[in-house]
Amino acid sequence: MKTIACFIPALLLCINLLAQKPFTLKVSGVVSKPLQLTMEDLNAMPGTTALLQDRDGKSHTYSGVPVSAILTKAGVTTGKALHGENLSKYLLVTCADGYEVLFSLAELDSSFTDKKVILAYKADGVALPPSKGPLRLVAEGEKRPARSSYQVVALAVRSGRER
Ligand SMILES: Nc1nc2c(c(=O)[nH]1)N[C@H]1C(S)=C(S)[C@@H](COP(=O)(O)O)O[C@H]1N2
Ligand SMILES: [Mo]
Repeated sequence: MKTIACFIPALLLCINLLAQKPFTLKVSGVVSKPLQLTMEDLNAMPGTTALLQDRDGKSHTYSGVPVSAILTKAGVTTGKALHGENLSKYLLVTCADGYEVLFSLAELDSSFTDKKVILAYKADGVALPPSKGPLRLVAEGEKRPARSSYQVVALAVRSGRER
């Protein structure tokens, strides 16, 4: 009887672990190729770094992938194709806690700016803790880290045109 009493919770734990889907980042909206990227997908992309000062003014080096590279993978207009009505498109970043921030596409494009905006999976060489990760957006050079959203779960491209 005792064995069964131990066995059942262990079995339930196994079922629960198997049912947990691995983390994916959803990329959707006005994109030609909607994506569900796993951490392996992101790790396989060329990496880069960006600096971010925390609330206490301490600088940290984040590693990850440029947001623009993810948008390119999703078929979003970048570079020379980013003109005309595409300039009224924006990226809405959604986090696990419901926090949302937005960037215009031009703000993320290396043909418009040298500013680094990356989706980071490591800070100072260490994987982000669950409270901040697995992915944190890092917008380098901003005076406040308020747009550097943590626990990012989705990126959606939308049109700001009202007509
Ligand atoms: N998901 C999420 N990201 C967020 C926030 C939040 O409430 N939720 N707060 C922002 C604000 S206002 C600040 S100042 C920074 C704080 O980052 P730090 O803890 O690395 O200093 O996180 C930003 N990212
Ligand atoms: Mo803040």
